[in-house]
Amino acid sequence: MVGKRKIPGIKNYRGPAGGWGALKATATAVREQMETIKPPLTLLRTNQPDGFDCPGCAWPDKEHRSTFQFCENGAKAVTWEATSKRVRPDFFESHTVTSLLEYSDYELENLGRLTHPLAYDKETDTFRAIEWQDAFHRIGEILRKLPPDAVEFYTSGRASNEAAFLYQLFAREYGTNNFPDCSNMCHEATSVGLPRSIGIGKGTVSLDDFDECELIIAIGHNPGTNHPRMMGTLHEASRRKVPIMVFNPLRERALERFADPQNMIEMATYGSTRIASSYFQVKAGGDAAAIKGIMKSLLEMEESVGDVLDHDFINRHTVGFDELVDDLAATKWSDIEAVSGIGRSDLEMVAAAYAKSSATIVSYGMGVTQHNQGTANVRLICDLLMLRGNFGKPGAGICPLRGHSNVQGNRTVGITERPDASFLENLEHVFGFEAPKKQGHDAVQAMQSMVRRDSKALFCLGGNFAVALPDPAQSYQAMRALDLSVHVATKLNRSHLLVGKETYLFPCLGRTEQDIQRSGPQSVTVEDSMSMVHASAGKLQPASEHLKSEPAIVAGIAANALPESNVPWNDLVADYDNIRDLIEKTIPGFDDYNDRIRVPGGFRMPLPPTERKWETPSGKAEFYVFDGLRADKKVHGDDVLRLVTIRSHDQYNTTIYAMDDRYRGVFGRRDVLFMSKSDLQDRGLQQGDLVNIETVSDGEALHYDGLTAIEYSIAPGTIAAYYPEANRLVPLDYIDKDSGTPSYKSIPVRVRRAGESPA
Ligand SMILES: Nc1nc2c(c(=O)[nH]1)N[C@H]1C(S)=C(S)[C@@H](COP(=O)(O)OP(=O)(O)OC[C@H]3O[C@@H](n4cnc5c(=O)[nH]c(N)nc54)[C@H](O)[C@@H]3O)O[C@H]1N2
Ligand SMILES: Nc1nc2c(c(=O)[nH]1)N[C@H]1C(S)=C(S)[C@@H](COP(=O)(O)OP(=O)(O)OC[C@H]3O[C@@H](n4cnc5c(=O)[nH]c(N)nc54)[C@H](O)[C@@H]3O)O[C@H]1N2
Ligand SMILES: [Mo]
Repeated sequence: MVGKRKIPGIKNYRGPAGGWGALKATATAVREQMETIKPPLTLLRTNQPDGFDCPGCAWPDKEHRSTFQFCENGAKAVTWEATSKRVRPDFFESHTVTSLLEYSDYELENLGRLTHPLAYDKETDTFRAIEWQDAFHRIGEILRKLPPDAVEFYTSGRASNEAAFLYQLFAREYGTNNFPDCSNMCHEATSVGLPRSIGIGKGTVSLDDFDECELIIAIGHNPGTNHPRMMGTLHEASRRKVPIMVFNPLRERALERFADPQNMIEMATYGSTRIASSYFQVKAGGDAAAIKGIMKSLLEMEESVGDVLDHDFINRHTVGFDELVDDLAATKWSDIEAVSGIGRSDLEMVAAAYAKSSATIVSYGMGVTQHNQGTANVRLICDLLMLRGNFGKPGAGICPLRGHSNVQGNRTVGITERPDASFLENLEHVFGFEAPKKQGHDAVQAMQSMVRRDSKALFCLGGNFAVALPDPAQSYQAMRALDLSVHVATKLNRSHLLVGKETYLFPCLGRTEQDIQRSGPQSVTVEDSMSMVHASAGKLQPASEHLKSEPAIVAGIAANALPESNVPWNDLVADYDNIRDLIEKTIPGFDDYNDRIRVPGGFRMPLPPTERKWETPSGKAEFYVFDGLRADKKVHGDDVLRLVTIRSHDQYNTTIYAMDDRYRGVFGRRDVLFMSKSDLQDRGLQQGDLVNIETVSDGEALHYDGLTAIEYSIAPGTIAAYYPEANRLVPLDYIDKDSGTPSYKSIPVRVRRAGESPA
């Protein structure tokens, strides 16, 4: 799929995704990270009834009952955590933080698991081992002097329900709703858009629905890399002859052809299965136009042939239909085609397939949400589904592909900067303190407040905050200006090294490891993309005897920061059942929590839309009107391209496992820019040329120089580069106004041959 001119590390990848290549890559991951005897056992316990939940992604398992579900990237996530490499205090003593900043992201994490609590020492510019209690005490002292709203409590979505609940309890008793979290950079458009349309910010389908659906429309996600276990589901659907219609500017191999490593025959014969029945290379940010086109065509079919819309559903369950019809009538096909980059006849074909299907699922990911109109995109998907009553019936619904393995659970248990009144009331009722009512900061706002120097302290329960956010030029400086930063982590990353006046780095247990507290071995709970809550218990020996669990670290700090607290922090941690009892008391849907997670497979959180109940202001599902196709007014000029930032196959967000991106034909490097043939030609470029990129914005100049252009099958007008390197091109304030999500996938840029000066 890449162009012909030979350049180092760039090859055409001709095979299907999955297959033997995936098995080989797994073996390599195991060999590089683990002692030979451990891996099969560890991997076998992934997503098993008595095992741990895969830290890779949030795709569910068939009730956690299946035998070992093979997943290459799940295996990488597990081996990366269960690695036998360690980074100990003697290493930190002999390496200054300044020198460590020269390491690549890959090299930093590849040092291995953190083993001791560490504190930054300014004198020597090194991290030094410290006693847990001394660190907790000192952090408590600093926090007591700060105004609560000057402290940011960041969460990355790997934290368990138990850890996340304690964390929000601590921060709220302390006095703030400042909960920036990874979800703010990810599915916030889902969390904001879905409640407005259908009354809850979660997907409505289950795995069973995939068994019964008649059509899948997959928009803006790359499951071969990011949700590999979904490939098994898509593979099955395709073999059932279910059409799978893909909208994606890039040709992603796994969405074209996949060989299922579970399928003996396919493996033995080097066979594979076609996944997408049709593939539409939509322009970046063109999905709103495409969806409007499909809906417009549907209405035209209703006029001409009739019996296309589900009038009963529309009449009984929705509001706003007439306004939608008026808007679609006023939307011109020429605009739809220009903005989406897809022809009318193609969109009509999708509409025809949709009209034929009596149960449709739309799945979507970051290609939909990380746009300045992300929330609108999500709501338009709901509109499309509502037109044919695809909520609350078997085989149908909306399927956001969540990011981190427990990002959805974190939200459920209170990690949100915008808590609703009833949640705060319950919290006050159960715990007897006055909860803060003022809305807190999301991720971008937290960083903006740090940039202004209004926020003085940052907690990070996991993650790599400064590297995941846009515009490192601003965010790195802001990190360094903090009075206090505290990181809870398994491995070293760049955010930890952006030290403030005082910085603490706490090593925690990972999912794969045994967690033993006063009452014995503990399990934690997580909620997957399909609202299933189940237990997860690690089995491995902890990476070091000095590790603490995330709940224990949070409780330890809370007990020191809040000496007057009525919450029995340490007793809660002695037995996680105690934490779950409090979650049950505070949050609806967790009845008999401790009993129900002891049943294999766990239980499903309430999802009113599946019963056609709508917790919206009108009590109905609400159609949304996207007023015209707002081409971004800020951007002018024919030479402006849209940059999307994407994940490679060997990466987990800011964690780089290795330097290959096998399915896209990139090996041993990440410094490439994917461009269409026509965009290359327009600039007199060819594959292999060095280029510079510059963001088109009114603000400070942002640029990224010295990338190698690759000719790739990508929608003209759209180009792609890897995250997080390309974050230097994303302005911090270039966000979706409704949800605050950074527009990581629609950055207006100009591309020039390196050395050429701006026109
Ligand atoms: N192995 C692995 N697994 C992961 C992760 C990881 O980094 N590695 N990350 C986890 C997290 S936190 C998340 S959020 C998910 C992310 O999972 P995905 O949502 O799959 O994430 P991305 O790779 O960012 O981008 C997805 C796709 O969107 C397409 N795209 C870009 N712009 C547009 C657009 O405007 N329209 C359309 N239709 N498509 C577009 C890209 O070409 C790409 O194929 O995966 C989770 N799982
Ligand atoms: N340009 C661009 N930027 C993006 C995106 C994009 O598509 N393009 N995607 C965005 C998205 S979707 C997301 S979710 C964010 C991700 O943002 P984050 O969630 O902040 O980043 P991660 O890279 O997932 O965090 C990795 C770190 O987590 C720590 N860690 C791993 N496991 C554990 C654990 O079990 N416990 C604890 N405490 N720590 C652990 C390790 O120290 C590791 O270094 O990035 C966002 N940024
Ligand atoms: Mo994410």
